[in-house]
Amino acid sequence: MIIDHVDKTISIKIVYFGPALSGKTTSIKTLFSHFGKEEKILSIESTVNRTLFFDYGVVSFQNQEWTLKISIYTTTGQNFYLITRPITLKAVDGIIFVADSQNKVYERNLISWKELLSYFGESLGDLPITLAFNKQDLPDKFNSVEFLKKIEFHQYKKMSSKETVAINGEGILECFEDILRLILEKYYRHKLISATN
Ligand SMILES: Nc1nc2c(ncn2[C@@H]2O[C@H](COP(=O)(O)OP(=O)(O)OP(=O)(O)O)[C@@H](O)[C@H]2O)c(=O)[nH]1
Ligand SMILES: [Mg+2]
Repeated sequence: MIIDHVDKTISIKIVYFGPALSGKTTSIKTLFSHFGKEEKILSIESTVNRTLFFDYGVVSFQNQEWTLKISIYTTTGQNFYLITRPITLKAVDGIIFVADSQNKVYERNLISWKELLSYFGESLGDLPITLAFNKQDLPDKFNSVEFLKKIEFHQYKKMSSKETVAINGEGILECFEDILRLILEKYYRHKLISATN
């Protein structure tokens, strides 16, 4: 997070992370189309629409005094490009973990979660994270509560979860609002602490 008191701008970074083909790119596209900015996403893709490096876009919100500038990225789910994932995650303020809720790929979600854990270690417990259990429109889904128990969600202080259908936008905006709330809560708390010191 960068707070520029001269320009009155707060810049934050959000990353969509998750296993291959879980719906990260679809989620960011749906989000940007909600803001009427779909053409503003930069996607670095292969010829078969798989993310090579990342998707990237910026949305800004403004009140009378401050501008909130949000940079949003997706990581690639392809292991061939694994090296790009920790780079994309640098200086992240909040993660939307897009899980693929199909039973047959349950393990893939766990592996992806463990990878995320390997990048952050214990500090992941303090990072704002929203879990998006995507592809809720499909049959044969696993139980999201079971997954949350499996990753020991109670260890994460700033975590929320939602069920999503990225292809029709269900839950996508709610996830985005969740992660913003979790990120800005943190900022507000820090402000309070610094003000009393
Ligand atoms: N049925 C269904 N399909 C979805 C949903 N979200 C995404 N998909 C489909 O899943 C496939 C992969 O979606 P992407 O958004 O490209 O997934 P990704 O996570 O960005 O994939 P990589 O970047 O290659 O890791 C596409 O065919 C999407 O149309 C959903 O909610 N329901
Ligand atoms: Mg993608």
